[in-house]
Amino acid sequence: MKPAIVLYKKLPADLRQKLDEHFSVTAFDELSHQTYPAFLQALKNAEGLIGSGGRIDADLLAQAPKLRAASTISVGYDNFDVDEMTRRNILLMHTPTVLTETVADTLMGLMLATARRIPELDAWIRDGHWNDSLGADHYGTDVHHKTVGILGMGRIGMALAQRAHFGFGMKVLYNTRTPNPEANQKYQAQHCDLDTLLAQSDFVCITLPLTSQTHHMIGRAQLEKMKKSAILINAGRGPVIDENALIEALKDGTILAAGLDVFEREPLPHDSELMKLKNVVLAPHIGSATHETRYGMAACAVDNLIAALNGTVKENCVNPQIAAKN
Ligand code: 8YV
Repeated sequence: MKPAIVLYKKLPADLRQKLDEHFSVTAFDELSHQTYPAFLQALKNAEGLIGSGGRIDADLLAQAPKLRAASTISVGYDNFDVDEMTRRNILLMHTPTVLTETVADTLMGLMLATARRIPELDAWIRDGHWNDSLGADHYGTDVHHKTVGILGMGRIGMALAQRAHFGFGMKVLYNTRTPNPEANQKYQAQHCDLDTLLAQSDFVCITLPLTSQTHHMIGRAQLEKMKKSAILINAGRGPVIDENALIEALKDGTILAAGLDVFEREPLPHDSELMKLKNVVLAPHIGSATHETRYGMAACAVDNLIAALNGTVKENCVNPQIAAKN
């Protein structure tokens, strides 16, 4: 008998077939109000779970008594109650590495789009303004040879530092709990405290996961420490920034602009003040959203689930102490 699993994301046909070869799959294209009751029902017998998004908390886990492994199609796992999973001996697998370069591209893209005001000027052309002259009030600000301050120097931070240092001749500052000697050596990156990073950076880029320590790490007080000419970029998780404080800072000129791929609430509510501001570039959580990378993440998550349920976990496990025990 193949182990029962629940899939809650639409997968490419070949990956779906691979899952079918190993497991008895109950599949949902996504989690929604419509699919949720059947999803809960299927969880009662499931040994494995694979998908992305959703809130996998203690209440939900209590309804999945046979669950042995969950495989998220994402690097971030702030939507899982990891402590409860570990207590219940449920492995949590994620997809680091495969999306690193793509997310670093997105960060670089947001820096360029925001600093050079590309979306705003795209709209200006479409609105028929190109007969007006392009004056200084449409100019952007340089990216090359400026200072980038990176919050978090994990895989994505490193890939951003590489682009910034070699591609754009930028000075790289970073703030992490412990210095990263590889970043210092390869990209001449300088480890510094948060206040120094905020005061000296032209671009502050967030690559951090959401944890109780990073929640609202950037609020009014931190925004006030930034240069008035600085640009804030976030492709980590929305709640790392206090969004109301950011909106105020963008309105009153505390900082110049922001490029945001992630938000406190997603999808971004229609009435969000952010929608009204010209000095913000918005992206709909597309950090890893390329055909190549999303396929790679799904393939990695499928392999992760197979390894977890076969007891052959070697990597990509958030709570490896369980794998060691089994
Ligand atoms: C995910 C992300 O793809 O991997 C992450 O943590 O934020 C994105 O790349 C997103 O959660 C949707 O799956």
